[in-house]
Amino acid sequence: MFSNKEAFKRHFLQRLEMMCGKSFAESTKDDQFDTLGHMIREYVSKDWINTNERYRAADERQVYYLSIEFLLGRLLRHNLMNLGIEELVEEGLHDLGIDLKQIEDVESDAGLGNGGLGRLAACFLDSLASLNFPGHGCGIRYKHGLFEQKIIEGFQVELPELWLRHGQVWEVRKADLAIEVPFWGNVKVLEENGRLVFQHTNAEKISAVPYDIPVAGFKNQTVNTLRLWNAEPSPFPFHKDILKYKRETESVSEFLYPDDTHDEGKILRLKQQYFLVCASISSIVRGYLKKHDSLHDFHRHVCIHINDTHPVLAIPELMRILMDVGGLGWDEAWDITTQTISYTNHTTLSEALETWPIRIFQPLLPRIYMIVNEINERFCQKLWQLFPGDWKRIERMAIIAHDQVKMAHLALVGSYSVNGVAALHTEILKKREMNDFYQIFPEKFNNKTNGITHRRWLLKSNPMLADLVTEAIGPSWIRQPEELSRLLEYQNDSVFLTQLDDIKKRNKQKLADRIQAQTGISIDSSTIFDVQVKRLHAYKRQLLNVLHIMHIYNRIKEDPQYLFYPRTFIFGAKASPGYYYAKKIIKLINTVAEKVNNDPAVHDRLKVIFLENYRVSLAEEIFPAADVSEQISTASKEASGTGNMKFMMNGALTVGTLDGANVEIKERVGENNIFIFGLKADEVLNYQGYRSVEFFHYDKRIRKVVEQLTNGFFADVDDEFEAIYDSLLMQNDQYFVLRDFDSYVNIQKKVGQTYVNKEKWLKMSLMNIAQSGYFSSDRTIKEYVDDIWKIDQADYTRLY
Ligand code: DL6
Repeated sequence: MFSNKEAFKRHFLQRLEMMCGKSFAESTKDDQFDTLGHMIREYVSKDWINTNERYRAADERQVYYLSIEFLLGRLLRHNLMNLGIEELVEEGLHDLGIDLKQIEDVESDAGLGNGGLGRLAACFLDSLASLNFPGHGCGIRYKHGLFEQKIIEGFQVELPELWLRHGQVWEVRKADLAIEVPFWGNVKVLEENGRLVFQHTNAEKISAVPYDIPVAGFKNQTVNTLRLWNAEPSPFPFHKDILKYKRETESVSEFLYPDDTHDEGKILRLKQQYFLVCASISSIVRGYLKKHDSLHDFHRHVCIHINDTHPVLAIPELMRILMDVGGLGWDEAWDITTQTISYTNHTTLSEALETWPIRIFQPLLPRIYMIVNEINERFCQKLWQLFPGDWKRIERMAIIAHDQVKMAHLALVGSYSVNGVAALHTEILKKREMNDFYQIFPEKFNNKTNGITHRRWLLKSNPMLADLVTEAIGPSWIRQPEELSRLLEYQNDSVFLTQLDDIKKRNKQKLADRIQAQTGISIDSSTIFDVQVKRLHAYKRQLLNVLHIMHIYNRIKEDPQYLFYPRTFIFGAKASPGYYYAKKIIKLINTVAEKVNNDPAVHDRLKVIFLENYRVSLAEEIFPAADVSEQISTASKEASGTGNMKFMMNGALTVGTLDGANVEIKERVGENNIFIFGLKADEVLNYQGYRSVEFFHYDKRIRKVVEQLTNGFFADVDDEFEAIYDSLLMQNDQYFVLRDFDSYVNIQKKVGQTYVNKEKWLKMSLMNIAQSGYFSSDRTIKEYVDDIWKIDQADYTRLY
C-alpha cells in the first residue's frame, strides 16, 4: 500500500476524499482519524491473511483465549508501533500539517473490561502475536464498555460509554460466519439405532455475529485475531412479540457487566456467558472440521483457555458438541474436553466465586444443565470411591449443591490445568481455598505470575524513558525484556541518573499540565507524586491511603513546622455502580481533597487529586509520572495486581504489603528498593481475636481521623461517611485498615526521608526499571505456552 512517506501522503489524501466525500481542507480530526485507521487496518490485511494461511497449512496446535473482558484501550499508536510505521506515518502527517497526537485523541478507548483481568487478556494478545504464537482471543462486542465516570460534587455518576458512536475502524464484520445460539426450550431424548439422541426444541435463538480485530505482533508480520461476538436477532425468529425479541436479543451484548457480587441481571449475565462460549466453540469446531473429518483428535490441535470462570460453560458446551454433533460417547468426549480446557483463577475472594441458582440455569440452558448434572454425578461417585462415607467433603466439593451450580468447581473438574496469577495466590489456592481439589488433582495446579506488555507500558507510553534505555543498552530489550537488567551497569553513572531524573520531571510536568487543564488545580511537579490507581474495592484499601492523608493534614495543622516532604496524592478509581461502600470512599477522597486543596495552611505541602474516568489511555499518562506506587491491599486478598508492574517498569517505587505479585517484586528488587509494611498473608489468614476498637482507643492518631469521619470535621456532609465509620468500628474492620495504620504511617515517613536523598531514590528507581523485565507478559505467555498449552512458535526465521 505504501512503503515510503510520499506514497503514504498520496494514499492518505486520496482515501480521505473517497471515504469522507470532502476535500482535505474541509476535513475534521474525526475524518482524519477514520481515514488513517481504515488505512492501517487495510495495511495489516495481507499479513493477517498470510498468518491465517500459515496456521492452517501447518495444522499445529492453536490456542483460543476465551475471556468475557478485553480491556484494549486505544489501538492506533500501538498498531503503528507494532507495524513499524509509526515514524513514517507521523512524519507524513506532519508534512500535511497534522499532529498525530491530536488524531490519537479522537480514538475512544475500547473499554471492554472492568480492570486487571480484562487488561491482562489484552496484554496476552499482544505477547502471543509478538512472540509468533498461534493464539487468538474470543470475547463479546459490548455496545457499551465500562461506564464513563463523572465526578459531580464529589460523587461518582455513571454515564454509558459510547466507544462505537463513530463506528470502529479496526473491526471487520463477518456476517457469513454467524452462529445461532439457543436459549430456553426443552430437550427431547430419543433413541436412534440404540443410541440416545438429545434434541433441543422450542429454543429461542440469537445470532452471534463475529467482528474480527487484527492483533499485530511487534514488527514480525504475524497478525492474530481477536474475535468479538455481537448479539443480533436471528434471521428466522419464530417469535410472537418480535420487538420484545429484538430488544432482549440485543441486550445480550449491550453492556459489559459489572464485576462485583450484585445480583441484578443474573439471567442476562448467564446468557452472556453462554453466548460467548457457544459462539466461540462452534466457530472453533467449524474451522477444525474444515481440515479434519472427525473430532477424535480435537485436543491435539486445539487449546481452549478460560480466563476465570465466566467462560466455564466451555466445558459442558464442548461435551455437547462432541457428543450431540460429533457422535462421540461420554468417556471419549470427557477425555477430549479435559485435555482441551485450561483455567486461570483470578481471585480468592469467596464472594467473587460465581455460582448460579438451578432455577435460573436449568430453564435457560436445558441441555447444558443435563450435562453439568451428569459431570457432577460422575464426579461425586469418584469422590465417594476416594473418600467413602465422607459426606461433608463430597458436599463441599460437589459441582451442584444446595440448589446452586458452582462454576469454579466445574472448572477445576473439567480442565487439565488450573493456575493462579502470582506465587502467593497459587499457594493460597492450593493450601486453603481449593485445598480439597488440590488433594485429588495436585498435577493440575501451577502458577503463572501475571505480566504486562512492556511494548505498551514502556515503549509506547513512556517514549523518553524507552529512548534512554535504548541509548544505554541497545534495542534488544524490546524483544527480550529481561535484558533490561543490563541497566544495572548504570547504577553509579551520575549522568545516566540525571537523565532519568530529568525524564521523570518532564513526565510529571505533563501530568501536572493535564490535571490543571482538567480540574483547574495547579500542582507542583517537584512534590512527590504518590499514586493509587485501580478499581475501588474495600480490600484494595484506598481508605488506608485517605486516612493517612487526613493524619498528615492533622499533623501539619497541629504543627506547621512538621517535617514532611511535599506530596501530591493522586487517585483514579471506578466503583462498581451497585457498590455502595466503594462509592462512599470516592466521595471521601473528594471531600478530603476539597478541604486540603483549599486550606492555605497546607497549600504548598499537600494536594489531593481524584482523576475522573480512570481508563487505559489515562493510565498511560499516569504511570510514567509516578514516584510512588500504592499497592496496599490487605495481604492475601489481591491475587496479583498488574498496576504494580506498570509503575515499577516506569521507575516508581512501591509502597506495598506482601500481597500478590508485590512479593515477587520485592524478591527481584531486594528489600532495600521497595517499601514493605503491614501484616503478612499468613498473619491475616490466621489472625486470632482482632478487635479494631482497641486500635481506635489506644492510638490517638487513629481515633482522631476515624472520629473526623462523622464529627462535623467535614462540615457540609453530615452523616455521609457513617458507613465507613461503621465498617471500621462496628463491623470490626474486615480488611485490617486500623491494624496496619501505624505500620503504613511509618513506611510513608521513610518514603519522604528517602526521597530527600535524590541520588539514592534514583538508584532505587533504576533498580526497579532494570528488574521489571521479568514482569513482561512475554515471560508469562512463554510459561503458559511451555507448561500449559504446548503450542509451537511459528517459524519466522524467513523474516530476518
Ligand atoms: O489476574 C489479573 C487480575 C489480578 O491482577 C488482580 O489481582 C485480581 O483482582 C483480578 N481479578 C479479577 C477478578 N475477577 N473476577 N472474578 O478481576 O485479576
